[in-house]
This record gives sequence, structure tokens and C-alpha cells, in this order.
Amino acid sequence: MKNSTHAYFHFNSLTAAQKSDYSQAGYLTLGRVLNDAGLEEMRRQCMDAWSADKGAFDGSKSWLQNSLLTDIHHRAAIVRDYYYRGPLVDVAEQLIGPNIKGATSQLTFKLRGNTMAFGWHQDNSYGELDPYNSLTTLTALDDTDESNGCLWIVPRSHQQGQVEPGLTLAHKKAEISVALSVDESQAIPVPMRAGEAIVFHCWMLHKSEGNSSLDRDRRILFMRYADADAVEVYNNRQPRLGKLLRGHTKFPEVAAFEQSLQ
Ligand SMILES: O=C(O)CCC(=O)C(=O)O
Repeated sequence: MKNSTHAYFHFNSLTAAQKSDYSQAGYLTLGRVLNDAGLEEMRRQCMDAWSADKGAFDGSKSWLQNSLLTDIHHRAAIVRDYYYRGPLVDVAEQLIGPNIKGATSQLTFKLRGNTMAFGWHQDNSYGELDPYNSLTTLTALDDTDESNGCLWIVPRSHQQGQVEPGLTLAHKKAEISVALSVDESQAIPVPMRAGEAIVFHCWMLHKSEGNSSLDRDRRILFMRYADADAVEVYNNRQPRLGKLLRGHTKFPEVAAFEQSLQ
């Protein structure tokens, strides 16, 4: 189903070379996915949701409290449209396969003053999904570079597979964070311009440093996509609940999930 907010997004099919790069390097920079009007509207709706829930940065609070706002597609219509029907769903279908569900949507914000770093991890450390082809997308809502806490990755690190141990359900409930010990000699920063996106594999080693800039926010929209039958290894292999976006699923609870949310 299309609707008017599609005027905000840039859609592009991946080339064979891009798919091959993703498979080799474990990530792909996608360039502009939001046009200027889309970026403005995305910022407006995301900031409204953020301000309704979060105060200023508070060093006594956790990373989660200061930096993450989960299920942002429940709170911002443009995010819902982007998450369910935007260009990154096409990317997920091309990189994962015909059956796709949403796995996570959240704001990952480091507003100026938020100097908390996010240690090395795989996104499958925080929620091990099987099959091991789920992917993360980051859409930059601000220009981001080393001074305001951009993403760092270790290209090709996905080739080493799942780094154990990932978090258990109890760890997740206790909001434990992961900080893997990583050989940083091959690590690279990934600066992005506002409106651009990157996609990376669930085994990609990545981190970000704090925002040390005094006058620049670093706002990211984080979304994960998975095979429609992906299960949560850390949760007795229960299916991850996320809206079915493409194809079909063998799990009725996934087929029914968020169907009333359009
Ligand atoms: O904030 C970032 O740049 C990284 C976010 C991240 O690593 C994550 O949410 O998994």
C-alpha cells in the first residue's frame, strides 16, 4: 500500500555489485534515502515523540534512558510508513529474501552533552535472531562524524559469526550492556550526512563514541529487519514478533502482529 508520505523517500534497487559488497564487507552505505522534506518531517515527528518522553541528558541515568526510545513507529506516523513501506524494506528483501518482518524500531539519540559511548557489539549480541541474516539500518537525522559520536565498524567482521555469549533474557531485562574486546586496527568511522542510511549485518562489530561536540546533536533512526520466521534464540526460540512486511510466515502470531497498525 502506498500513501502520500512516499513523497518523502528515495527508492533505489540495489545493484549486483552492491549486493556482493554487502556480502563481502557486511555493510553498505546507501546514500540519501530521505529527501529534504522527508528529513524535515522525520526530524519534526521524532523530536515531538522524543520531547514527550525524554528530558535533557542526565549523566546519572543509563544509556537506555538517555539515548533510546523504542517502538518509535508507534509514536510517529512518518516512521511507521518508512519502517513498513519505505526504501529500506526493499533493501531488506534484496539482502535477506522474500519473507521479511520488522524486528526493531527505535530512536538512538546522542544529543549534545551526551558523552556516553556505546561499546563494541554485534546487534545479535543484544537479541540473537536465527536465521543469521537479519540486518540493521541506521538513518542519520543529523550530519554525523567523529566529533558527535558517529558509528564505527570493523569491515568484514561479520565473517567471524556469532560472538558468544550474547545477552540472555534476564540480562536484557536488567539492561546489561555489551562491550566486546575487539582488535580495533581494522576499525573505521562511518561519517554520514543527514538523510543518508547505512545497512549492516547482524554479526557486524560496531560501536559509537560519545557526542563530544558542544553544539551538534547526533540523532539516528535505528531499524532492524529479519526473515519473517526468525526466532529469538535467547527466548526459547520464540518467534520475534514484528509486523510481516513481505511474503509469508509460518507463525500465526507473527502474521497477526500489528496488523491493525497501518
Ligand atoms: O548509536 C550508534 O551509533 C550505534 C547504535 C548501535 O550500535 C545500536 O543501537 O546497536
